[in-house]
Amino acid sequence: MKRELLRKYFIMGSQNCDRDPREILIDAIKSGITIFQYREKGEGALVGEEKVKLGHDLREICRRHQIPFIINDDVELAETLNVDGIHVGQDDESVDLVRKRYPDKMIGLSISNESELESSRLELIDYIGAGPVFDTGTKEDAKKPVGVKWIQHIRDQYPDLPIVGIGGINDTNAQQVIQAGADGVAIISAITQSPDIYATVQRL
Ligand code: TZP
Ligand code: MG
Repeated sequence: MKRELLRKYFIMGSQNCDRDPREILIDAIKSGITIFQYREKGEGALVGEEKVKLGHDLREICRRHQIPFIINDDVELAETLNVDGIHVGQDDESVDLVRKRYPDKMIGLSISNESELESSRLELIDYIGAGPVFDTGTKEDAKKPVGVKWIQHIRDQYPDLPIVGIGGINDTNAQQVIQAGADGVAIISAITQSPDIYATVQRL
């Protein structure tokens, strides 16, 4: 994948939004995000038909604005929505199976520690999601923050692998993540909760 695509990686689901997620996505796109992940997950998340319907709408918005659309975890919905990519965690569908099923889609994998790094099939994925870099209140079961050292460590070992940092990133600490070697920053609350999405994304 083109590493620049990871630069401003916006993630959300309806559970992260205090107003219509469609409006928030459009605001974020007009403000300069480079890629979007639909992550409908956690307390209050939509399920079933409602999840599909919102996914469909967000997918269409991304298509209209030529922003790549990534789905979190859901390999079935990946097919239904004809997504550009799939992001999986260590406890989700294995990257081997996802790659077999979708030879041409972008695949991202979350990696939080050395043992995950060593056991992961990096040759099958397009990018690593590394974190949580900082404390985050957004993911209920988030692991301990790994700091920008973790980004630096992966970058030292894999100079060519696209890396996006995630977890507690905002417009005041993003620079540290990039300086440590990440190609981009993945952000939920600093965008969904921003009183001025345009200003936030521009500062990023
Ligand atoms: N994975 C690791 S931390 C996290 C995810 C999905 C949540 C990031 O949310 P925020 O609000 O940008 O800290
Ligand atoms: Mg997952």
